[in-house]
This record gives sequence, structure tokens and C-alpha cells, in this order.
Amino acid sequence: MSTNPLDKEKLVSTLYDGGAVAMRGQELTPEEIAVRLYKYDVVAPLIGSLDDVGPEKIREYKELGYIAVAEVLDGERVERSKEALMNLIFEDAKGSKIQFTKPQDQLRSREERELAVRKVHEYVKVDETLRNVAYDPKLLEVVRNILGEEPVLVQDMALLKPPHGGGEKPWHQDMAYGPLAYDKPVVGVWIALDEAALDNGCMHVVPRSHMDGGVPHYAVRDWQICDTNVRVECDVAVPLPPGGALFFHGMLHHGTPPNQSAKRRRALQLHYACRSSVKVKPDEYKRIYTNAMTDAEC
Ligand SMILES: O=C(O)CCC(=O)C(=O)O
Repeated sequence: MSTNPLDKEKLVSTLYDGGAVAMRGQELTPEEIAVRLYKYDVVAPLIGSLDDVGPEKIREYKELGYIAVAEVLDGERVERSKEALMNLIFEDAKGSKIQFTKPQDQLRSREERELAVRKVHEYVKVDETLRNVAYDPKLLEVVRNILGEEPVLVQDMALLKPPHGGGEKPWHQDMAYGPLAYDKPVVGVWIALDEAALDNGCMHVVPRSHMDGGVPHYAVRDWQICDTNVRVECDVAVPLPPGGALFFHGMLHHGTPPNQSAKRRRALQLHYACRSSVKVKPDEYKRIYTNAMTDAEC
């Protein structure tokens, strides 16, 4: 791959502030991405429910960097959460933020509008149903046991990967994104609202990769780990039923392949930090998560 053409100082401050950055463009087709950058033969086991997440499962989280739970939300809460999300997209965003992949004036039908939404964020402050998911006492208890102290919700988003071409989220560490760059680990909770399966872009993880600490990210197809630095051979896929959730360490290498199926793939993603955490300073962020100091190329 070619040298990053972006101004490094500007890139680092934009990323640290949570802004979008210009990417180099697509060099692989979605089909190539799906087969070359992901594996589908090893699948994570599921723990039944949040009640089953005892000390042994917390130890497993610490060792592997993740655990997956089959039922975090029951069927009724899944339906209500999807309805709440669709109301934000179609009725009234109420101050939440919606990211479209196409200009809105080109979206003529309801279906076109829904399929063009990639992300809805900051919904917790405006929607009660979704707020109740983020502050679910049993979910918070698991996060508290993982962190070993009181969790603080620091980010809430919904990620929609539409049928027939919803794009990949390349391999990355969540803490490499400025708003999550804290001095202590953050915990991500990714909750499937539709079934997240091998063919519609479920989560994929590299077990134990959180132990590597922060690694440099590059502006390629997204803010991501260089494709050649991903241990694809260790990929474990995490298919989930609706209402199932992945709890994962903020430095775990993870990604999602494109959705080439005819099915929707909608998910909520919540991030929690320790109450005592502080953000790393921009220079520290630059040293850990970028190549600005080493000039190592992707
Ligand atoms: O839901 C997805 O496709 C990817 C989610 C993710 O890893 C992220 O946004 O950090």
C-alpha cells in the first residue's frame, strides 16, 4: 500500500477530537474483503444469559478480551429497541445524530432512507427505551465486574449494515478512536437487534489481541489496523441471535465483513469507561495509535 498522503498533525488532532478523516479509498472489492480478511470456521461459544456471567466468565473475558451472551434483551425489548431506532430515523431524531451514506435528497422511499443509514448516535439522552438498555442493571453489573469499578457510559451508537452491500468495518481497536482513548480499558457492549450471522456481517475478533496494547491505525478504508497486520488466521466469528451481546475490551482487534446477504443487520453499541479514567493526552494518543512517531508504513 502507498504512503499515507494525509497531513499527520491534522489527522491526529481530528481523530483525537472524534472527527471523520479522509480515507485513501477502496483497494479491495467487498468480495475480496469478505474472503481475504475474515475467516468463518471458528465460532465463539455463547453464555446463556447475564445471570450466567460469574467470576469464571469474567476471568475468561480478561484472558480472551471478550465474552458473548445469547440473551441480554428478550424478544419484546428487542422489538421495542428496533421500533425506537426506526422512530429516530423516520419520525423524529429528537437530537440524536444520524449518519447517512448518501445525500438525503436522493433518498426517495422509506426503504432507501433506512438502507442509507449507517449510524445513529447519541440516542441515550433522547430515547427512554434505548436509555433503559444502556442502563440495564444486570448489564451494568457485568460491566462493573469486568472493570472492577463503577462504569460510566461514554458512547452510544447504533450500527446498521443494510442488505446487499452494507460495507465492512475494517479491523480496529475501539480505543484508537479519540473519544474512547482513555488511560484505563473501556468495555464495548455490542447488542444484536437482528440476527447477526456469518453472512450478514456479524462481529469477528482476534482472541487475546487486547494484550498487545494499542497498535498503530491508518486511514485506509476507515481508521483501521493495516490489513497486513491483522492476524486473520486467528479470527473467531461471533454470530448472535437477536438480543444477544458481545462484551469486548477496547483494545481487542475486531471488525465486521460486508453484508452480502438479503438480511438487515442492526445493532446497538455502548461503551463504558471506569469512573476514575481520564482521556490520554493528544501526544500520548499519537504515540500509541498512529504511525506519526515511527513513520512505519501500511
Ligand atoms: O457494527 C459494526 O459493523 C462494527 C461495529 C464496530 O466495531 C465499531 O463501530 O467500532
